[in-house]
Amino acid sequence: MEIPPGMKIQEIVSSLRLNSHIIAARVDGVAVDLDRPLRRDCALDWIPMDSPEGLDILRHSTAHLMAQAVQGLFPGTQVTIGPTIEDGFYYDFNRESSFTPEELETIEARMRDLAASDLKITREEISRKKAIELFRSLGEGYKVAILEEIPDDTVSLYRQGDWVDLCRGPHVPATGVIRAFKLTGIAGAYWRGDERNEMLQRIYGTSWHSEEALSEHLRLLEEAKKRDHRKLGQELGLFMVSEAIGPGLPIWLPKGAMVRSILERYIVDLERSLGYQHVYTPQLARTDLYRQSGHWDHFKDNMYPPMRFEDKEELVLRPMNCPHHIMIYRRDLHSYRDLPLRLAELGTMYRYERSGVLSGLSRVRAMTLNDAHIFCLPEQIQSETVGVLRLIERVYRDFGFKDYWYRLSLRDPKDKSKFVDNDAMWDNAERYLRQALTEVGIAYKEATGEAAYYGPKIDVQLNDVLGHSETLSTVQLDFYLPERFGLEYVDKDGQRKRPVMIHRGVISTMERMMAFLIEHYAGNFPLWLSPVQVRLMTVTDEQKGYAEKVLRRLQALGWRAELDGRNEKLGYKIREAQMAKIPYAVVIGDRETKNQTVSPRRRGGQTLEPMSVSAFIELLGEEEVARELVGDKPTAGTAD
Ligand code: TSB
Ligand code: ZN
Repeated sequence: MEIPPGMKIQEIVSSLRLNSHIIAARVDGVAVDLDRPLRRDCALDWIPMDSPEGLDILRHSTAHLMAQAVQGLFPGTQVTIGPTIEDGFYYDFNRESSFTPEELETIEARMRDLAASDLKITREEISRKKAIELFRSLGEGYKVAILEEIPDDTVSLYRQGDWVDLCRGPHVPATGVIRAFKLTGIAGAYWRGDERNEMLQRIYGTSWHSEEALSEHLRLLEEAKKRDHRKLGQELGLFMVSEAIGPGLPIWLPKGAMVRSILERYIVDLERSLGYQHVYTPQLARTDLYRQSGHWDHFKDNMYPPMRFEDKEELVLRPMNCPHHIMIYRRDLHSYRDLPLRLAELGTMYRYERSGVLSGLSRVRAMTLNDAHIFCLPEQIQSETVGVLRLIERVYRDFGFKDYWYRLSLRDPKDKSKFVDNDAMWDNAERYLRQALTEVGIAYKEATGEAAYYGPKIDVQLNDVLGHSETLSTVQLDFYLPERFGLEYVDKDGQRKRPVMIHRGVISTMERMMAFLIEHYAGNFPLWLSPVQVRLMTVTDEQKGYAEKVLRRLQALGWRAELDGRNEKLGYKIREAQMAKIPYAVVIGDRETKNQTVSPRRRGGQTLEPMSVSAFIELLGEEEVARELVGDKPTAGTAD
C-alpha cells in the first residue's frame, strides 16, 4: 500500500482492517501513539494490546484514567508520578487524608464513566518553560518540580477531556480502549521514595486486555493472598517481626524453629553423606578481611558500617561467609590429593537491604545461609558443578518443587564498579557453567548483570502463584577470591598452583526457604516437616488415661504429638486442629478406649477406620519416609 506523507498510523490501521487490539505502533523500533503522522520512510510494527509492551501502555493509560478520576472527584489533590509495575500500575497523590476502600469504589466507578465517554487521548509537544507555566497555573507543584529537573527543551503532554498530564507516552488512542481494570490497594509512599520527604497517598491498580484475563489475574491474587507467608506465618505461629527489634530481623517462634531445625538436620545430613564438612565460624570479622576479599569495593552498599573499639580494631558484621572459609583453607598446605575440599556452614550473615525491599522472611537483613565453598582443582570444576546441580535436583524432588527454572547470571561488562574487571576470567568461568548445565541437560535463560562480583553463577528461580520468581539455590564459580587470598595447592609435579572456588547454596537462607515452603504448601507442611504431626483429642474426660498412654508412646518414638484433653465439643477440637493445619487429628472416644484403638482423621478431611496404635505408627512412618503430602492438595488447587 502506498502511504502518502503525513498519513496517521491510525488511518493505516483502519484501512488495513487490522484488529481493534492494535493500540500503538513501533516506528523504527520506537513505540509511538497511533495518532502519530508518518513523514518519511520507516519500519513500522504493530503493538497489540495483549503483548507485554501493549499491556504496559494500557496500564500506563489506566493510571492516567485513574488520576483524571481522582482529580475530578477530589479537587485540590495533586498528582505526582504514576508508573506501571509488573501486572499493574500505581499513581501517587498528594492529599491530606488517605483514600478509603469506599473511595476506591467511587474512583473506579468514575473511571468507568470516563472510559464509556471514550475521550480521545492526544499528545502535544510544548516547550519546557510553557509546561512549567501551565502546571504552575494548575497548582501542580510536583509536576513543576519534575519539569525543573528535565534537561530537554521540549516536553510532551497528554490530554483526555479537560485533564492533562506531563508524560512521555505512548498511550492508547482513547479512554474507551480501557475496559478490564480494578483498583487493588492503597498505601503510603514518600515523595521520591525518601523518608525525609512528605508522605503521599498511593493507589494501586491492574488493567488487562480482556475481562477473562482480569478475572484470572484477580483469582491468582486471591490465591497468593491466602498463601502469603507473612499472613500464614502469623496465623500458624511460625515467626514474627518486631518493630522494637527492627525491620528485616525476624524472630523464629517455637513452631517455626521446629520446622527450621528439621530443615537444618535434613540438609546437613545430606551434605555430610556427600563429603561436605560442616564448620562454625563467627559472624564478625576485621574490616580488613573484607577489604582484601573485595567485598568492601563491590558489596559495601549491602554491608553494615564497621564498629570500632578504642581506635584499636575495626570489625564488621559479615555479609558473606566466604572469607572465613578461605581462612580455614589457608590453615593447611594442601596437596592436589586433598581436593576437592568442601567446607559447609549454616552461616549467619547480615546484609543491609533497603527497607523498601524487605519482605517477611523472603528478604531480610539477618539470615542464615545453607552455604558451602568447594575448593577444587581446575579439572574438577565440571564434576563438582554437576554434583551441586544434581544435589539441587534431589532436594527439589524431596520438597516437591516443580515450578522453577535455571538462570545463568552473567556480569554486565559495562559495569566496572559492580564486577571485577578481567574479561578472560569471566569468559572462562562462563564456559564452565554452560558446560555443566549442558552435561546435566538443563535448559536455562541468561541474565546480564545478575552475577556475583567475583564470578558468574547459576541461579535457580522459583515461581510463586503470580509467576514472580526469586532465587533459591545458587552455584557460583570464582577464580577471583583464590587469587586475592593467594590460595595454593601442591600439584602432582610439585608446583604450587591456584585452586578454584565454587560458592553454593542449596536450600538458600533458612529465612527464604521457610518463606517458600509456607507458600508452596499453603501452610500444609507434609508430615516430615510439620511442627506438630499429631493431635490426639478425647471426646470426654473418661478417655484421658488411655489418651495419655497413647501420647507417651508416640512421643517416645519421636513423633511430635500433643493432646487436646479440653472439655470442648469434638467438632470444635477437630476444627481447631484443622485451622492449625496439623496432619492428623486423632479421635479417642469410648469405643477406641475399649478396643485400644485410635481413629485418625487427615487434615484434608479424610477419616480413616479405627486402627491399633501400632498400625497408626506404621502409617506415620511410611508417610514420613515418602516425604509426600498425603490427603491434601498441595501445589495446585486452593489453599484451604
Ligand atoms: C553461596 N557467597 C555466596 C555463597 O557462598 C553468597 O552469599 N551468595 S548470594 O549472595 O547469592 O546469597 C546466597 C543466597 O542467599 C541467595 O541465592 C538467596 O537465595 C539468599 N539471599 C540473599 N539475600 C537474601 C536476603 N536479603 N534475605 C533472604 N535470603 C537472601
Ligand atoms: Zn561464598
